[in-house]
Amino acid sequence: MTVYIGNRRIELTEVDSTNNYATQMVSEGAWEPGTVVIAHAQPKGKGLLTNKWESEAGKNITLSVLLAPEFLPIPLQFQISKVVSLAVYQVVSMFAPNAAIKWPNDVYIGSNKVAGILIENSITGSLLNSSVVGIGLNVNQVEFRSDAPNPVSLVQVLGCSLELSEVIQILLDRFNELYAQLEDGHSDKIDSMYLDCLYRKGIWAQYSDKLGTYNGKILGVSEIGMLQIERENGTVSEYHFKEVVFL
Ligand code: BT5
Repeated sequence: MTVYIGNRRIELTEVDSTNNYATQMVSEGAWEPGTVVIAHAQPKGKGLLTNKWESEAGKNITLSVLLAPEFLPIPLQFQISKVVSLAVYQVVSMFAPNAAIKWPNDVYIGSNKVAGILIENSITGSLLNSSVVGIGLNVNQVEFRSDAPNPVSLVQVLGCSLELSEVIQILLDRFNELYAQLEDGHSDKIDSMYLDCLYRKGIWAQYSDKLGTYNGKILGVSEIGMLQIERENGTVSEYHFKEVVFL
């Protein structure tokens, strides 16, 4: 059954983290797929592992979408990441040139990070019964105060601020469209769109892994979400998150 993302919205003035709030809803069993939790202020925004997400109150998009992707085989859960990254990428591209999806969970403008995605899945038996998709998109924040190395916002590129509710609506519309394609079995289309937007794809650049630094070229991402990088000698290495560093 097709869910409409954003039919049900929970708008909060302040919450520690929209992902925590949504995950709590899942653990209490009180949730509907397609629900979106939106925060005006999110003082304890999370990234991967112990990373933090900076967002000035009222300036940016910080939201979590609750999904029940039971149709998706567990090994293919990276497809959700592709769909979300593409939705964010498409929104960013409307306002800024040089947008790209940086594997595995960022959207960039040039070499700066404009958005981060945090997906928390829960699995029962062999089913992906819930997915909390957290999206942080820098929109109207002009100054960043955390130790984030390369943040950028849409306003910094555009020179004028945007109406957050309008950007949220565009984002949810994009997400809906792409998620419906995934549900309808059009993974091939998602894969090729994703590949077209991948940061540094086909460009020789420096990487480092546990064996050292090397010159490599990103070829794509495997079915299970591993990054594929070709070396100058023609061999291809595949990486899970954290196994490779972009230099
Ligand atoms: C992410 O993690 O990029 C995922 C961020 C997801 C945030 C959303 S907001 C709604 C939902 N609720 C949550 O609590 N979280 C989600 P990661 O790849 O680990 O990157 C985090 C790193 O990005 C930090 O350690 C900083 O270096 C940097 N960073 C922090 N805030 C940033 C910002 N606003 N813009 C750009 N970079 C930032």
